Amino acid sequence: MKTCDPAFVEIAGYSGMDFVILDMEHGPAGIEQMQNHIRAAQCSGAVPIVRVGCTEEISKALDIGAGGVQIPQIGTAGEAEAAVREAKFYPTGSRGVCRFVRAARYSVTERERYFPEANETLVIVQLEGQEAMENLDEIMEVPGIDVLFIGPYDLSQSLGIPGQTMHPQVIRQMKKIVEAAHRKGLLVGTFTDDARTLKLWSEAGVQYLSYSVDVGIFADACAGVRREFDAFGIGAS
Ligand code: 3PY
Ligand code: MG
Repeated sequence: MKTCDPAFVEIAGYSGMDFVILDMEHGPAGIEQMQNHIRAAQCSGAVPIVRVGCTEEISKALDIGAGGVQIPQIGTAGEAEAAVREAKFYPTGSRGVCRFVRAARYSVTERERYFPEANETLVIVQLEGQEAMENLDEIMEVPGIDVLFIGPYDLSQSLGIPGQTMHPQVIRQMKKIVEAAHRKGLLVGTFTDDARTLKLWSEAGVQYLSYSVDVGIFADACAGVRREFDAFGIGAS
């Protein structure tokens, strides 16, 4: 989701999406807006995942109630460890401790309950470059990672073919990650922007499947409406 209006997040939830990725890496919404996005996801039944712009945003996103965080551009086991450390309280990590936050219902949740429960939120690391490909085995050994998320766009760029997400070289590397994750019993995810690609990765056993972007879906819908007008000869130039 790149919108700043929580209505679109709600629509995704009411339409039956399991989760929404609230994008702070490429979207314009800031942490203040994220709170309302998270509320909108929760009231419409979708799990709110925040894609952070940097590691420092991890604990902030979790404090405001994200069900998980997605961290871009992880290239080494050290970077993956740092992300887990930032996302988890003791004993797994060293997330800054505060229970006067939305995630702890502003201190209404008992402290004995809050901290163990908070450690159940998801950590999703994005593998999307050649460095990650080289360090794949070590990254997969890092405890506390819930999902390995492949970023096909950045991966394609790292192969010198930016945007060619269906290029055989990109597909080969993505399959390598999917197979390695399966062997290790880890969940794997990716981004798709059409139904054909969604089917491809679903059949390859990718479990955390994201599809397009709010604004992209709206752009597709507008193009569809435009085509319908054309079919009826309305507004033909
Ligand atoms: C990528 O394809 O690089 C992504 O980050 C998708 O979300
Ligand atoms: Mg990316």
